[in-house]
Amino acid sequence: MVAAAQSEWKPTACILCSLNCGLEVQVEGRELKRVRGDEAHPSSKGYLCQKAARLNFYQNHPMRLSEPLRRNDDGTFEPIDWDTAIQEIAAKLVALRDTHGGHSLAYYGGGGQGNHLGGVYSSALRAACQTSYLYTALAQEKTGDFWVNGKLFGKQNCHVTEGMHEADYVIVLGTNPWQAHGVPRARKVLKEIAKDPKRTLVVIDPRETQTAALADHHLPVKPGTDAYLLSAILGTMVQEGWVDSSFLDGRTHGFEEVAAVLRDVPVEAYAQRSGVSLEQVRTVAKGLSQASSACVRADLGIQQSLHSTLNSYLEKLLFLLSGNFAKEGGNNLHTALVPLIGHSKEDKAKVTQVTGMHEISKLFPPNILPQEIDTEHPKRVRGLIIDSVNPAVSAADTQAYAKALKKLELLVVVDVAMTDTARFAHYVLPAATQFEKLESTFFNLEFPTNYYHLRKPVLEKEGNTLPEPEIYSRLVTAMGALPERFPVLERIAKLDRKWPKLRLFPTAFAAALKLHPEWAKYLPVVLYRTLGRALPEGKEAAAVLWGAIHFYVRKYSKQVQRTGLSGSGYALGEALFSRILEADTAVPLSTHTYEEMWSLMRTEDRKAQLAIPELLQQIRELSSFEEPTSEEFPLVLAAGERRSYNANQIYRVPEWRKKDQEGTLRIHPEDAASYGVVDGGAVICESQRGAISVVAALDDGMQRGFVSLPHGYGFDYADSPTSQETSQNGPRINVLTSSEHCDPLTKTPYHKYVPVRLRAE
Ligand SMILES: Nc1nc2c(c(=O)[nH]1)N[C@H]1C(S)=C(S)[C@@H](COP(=O)(O)OP(=O)(O)OC[C@H]3O[C@@H](n4cnc5c(=O)[nH]c(N)nc54)[C@H](O)[C@@H]3O)O[C@H]1N2
Ligand SMILES: Nc1nc2c(c(=O)[nH]1)N[C@H]1C(S)=C(S)[C@@H](COP(=O)(O)OP(=O)(O)OC[C@H]3O[C@@H](n4cnc5c(=O)[nH]c(N)nc54)[C@H](O)[C@@H]3O)O[C@H]1N2
Ligand code: SF4
Ligand SMILES: [Mo]
Repeated sequence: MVAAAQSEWKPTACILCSLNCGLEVQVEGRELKRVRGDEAHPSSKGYLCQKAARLNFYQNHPMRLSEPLRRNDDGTFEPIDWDTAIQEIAAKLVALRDTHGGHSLAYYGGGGQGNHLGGVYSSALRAACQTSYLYTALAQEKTGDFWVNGKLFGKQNCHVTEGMHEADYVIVLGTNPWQAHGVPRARKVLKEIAKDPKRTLVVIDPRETQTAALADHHLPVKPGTDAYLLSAILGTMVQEGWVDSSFLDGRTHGFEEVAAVLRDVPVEAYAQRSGVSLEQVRTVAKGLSQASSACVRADLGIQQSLHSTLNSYLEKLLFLLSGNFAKEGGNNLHTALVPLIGHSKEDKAKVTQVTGMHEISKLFPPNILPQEIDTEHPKRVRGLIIDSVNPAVSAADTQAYAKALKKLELLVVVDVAMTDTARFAHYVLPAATQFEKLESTFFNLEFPTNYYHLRKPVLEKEGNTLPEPEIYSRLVTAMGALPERFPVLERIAKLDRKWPKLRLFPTAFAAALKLHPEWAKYLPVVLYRTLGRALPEGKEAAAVLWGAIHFYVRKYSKQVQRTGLSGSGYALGEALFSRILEADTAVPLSTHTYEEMWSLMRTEDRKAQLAIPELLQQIRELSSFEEPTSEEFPLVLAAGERRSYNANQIYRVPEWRKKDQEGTLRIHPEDAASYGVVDGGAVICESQRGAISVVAALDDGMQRGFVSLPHGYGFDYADSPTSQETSQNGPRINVLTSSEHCDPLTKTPYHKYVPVRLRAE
């Protein structure tokens, strides 16, 4: 017998959070037997957290889909072949589009934490459906941030990264990187900062998290009051003159308008309202302004809470007013090989037919989707394609989603597993897992060097599954948008791979598009069906990257050359394409200087536009705002904490968790006592929207009046994809959340601020 330890280590990546750490796995049969960090990965450098070791629970479990399914009228599913599935779905999409218009169709998803390659191909499907309705998980957390970026930096896709690894002063705001990561090698970096007496870690969080425990200053903000706290810090900076005037004069506009508002902030009263001492406010204001380099890392604690969009603005003013932008250890813009988001011009933004919601960064918020479906409005959404998301559990307002999904005339779910959402589907299409196909993430958010990892499959495809690029290409073709084959282009692509110097393919491709301008909308599929067929077996889906890479190289040739590639123009693009295609692990895309960061700005004069009148007005109005708790619902629930053993909806079976099977409700011991709740005891947690039964865990790191439940629980599991008997895996928290309790501009749900009451069971 061959000893297991001798089997080969294959490079891949973790798919559980946006970091996509480089991995090496040992495969035995169809099992991911051993997992270790890939030391050669330039960004994660061998780092792993405890979740990645369990990836076999994603790859192999009883809910894994292996063939297309069609739902019968009685709710059971029957297997069908791919041709039938594709033909029937395509016919129904065309019928809905032609009868009711493209706005009757919507698309939700297109990539979770690690699988964005297939999502690019879905743009061709949306084009064939004639819909611009792209709903994504990003639009239930980050569109406030993107909208603010658009105002400050000129485009909503000017995204900011943080130099936590180099900064002397780090502000961690409404996030717990110890668990949630969000920055490479988070735990290691946090420990390094904590250990170094010359570096300072500030954590703003109502709870004493593992990150807060490492902090030099933990500011225990009251839930939902960050806008007061941040205004107080910024107010102090302006009132004391602790701002970087030369940066503000040289690199920004509008400081005077911002300062005029911040000068009026009643610092002491706002500090008090946020539960943070005036002394701490002043310490941070001064520390930030005096630090040689500082950055802010923020996430859901401010983005999914009261004043969400305003919080994102105030957060960015911290690094802008202190001049910590475009420098090492500061916050910086970064490049993107394939941008996950776009820019929606305000005057030209698409709006939905029923609720009139406008797109931000070309995305629509999942929060409004049930209303767009569950209505008699003639222009409602009637057909929905869902890929790599599980909104029946993960979106706000589970009840509204269930009702809306049932009303759809066509629901198609593309997933690797039978999900809660897929149970509502008319068709369930089984995708190959991220270890069975060419895949990549577009969460490439680093500066000054940005990296990209094209992962090669480490396992054969399961059963009758297909990768998404193939699924979308077949659907688009079956809808009649494109011919089946492109024989001439395909042949030229093959010749081109043999003699790349002749540049046959780009010339022929450009000519074909001139002849068939209607193909431009379906570019990913055309590339896949032509260049894709000329690429090595298993790498067909990289075809779409070829275009993206040439585009990238045209914009950043100097910075691409800096990563050690020679040549220029087309040859440089081909060199980068080959590097990506051949590499086992992540490779550098480009290296900027800090001064060159300004070239990534999209304002006309490349200066930051500090004044956002709508949000300055909101700062003025803060004093008259009332937090929405009441005697009836006196506690604030953070619905969706990241813990050691949750990972979005990606692991479906409970066995993957080594602890916290119940997904307990954290509560301060004194609050527990006052509700008659004991450690390990059952409790009913009730909001205005719904109630669930949970298990309490006493935790004196919680503030009084604040309770917390985990994200990534509450889905159904069973012993086969089609089994009707299911069990539920922990608290289904979105039974408690309401889609109306949200940011007015972006519709981002206030998940971290859900008023609830408790009752011991
Ligand atoms: N283990 C694990 N890691 C994950 C994920 C996962 O499911 N599991 N999911 C990934 C995804 S999709 C995302 S978006 C990120 C999210 O990453 P995070 O945003 O870090 O995750 P959360 O735990 O939801 O919230 C962060 C913190 O906000 C705090 N908080 C709550 N209310 C407030 C408030 O009013 N003000 C402030 N300042 N803080 C508040 C909470 O106490 C918590 O510590 O995590 C990613 N990483
Ligand atoms: N109350 C509350 N709700 C929340 C949050 C919260 O904090 N509180 N957090 C929110 C946040 S920030 C996020 S990002 C969302 C996340 O929740 P969702 O948007 O639902 O996304 P994931 O949980 O990442 O869903 C991943 C899905 O993709 C499938 N999948 C995995 N690999 C593949 C593949 O290769 N192909 C295909 N087609 N499918 C695949 C998995 O089986 C799973 O069904 O949840 C949100 N919901
Ligand atoms: S930090 Fe994220 S990507 Fe890295 S191992 Fe943990 S879950 Fe996976
Ligand atoms: Mo997220």
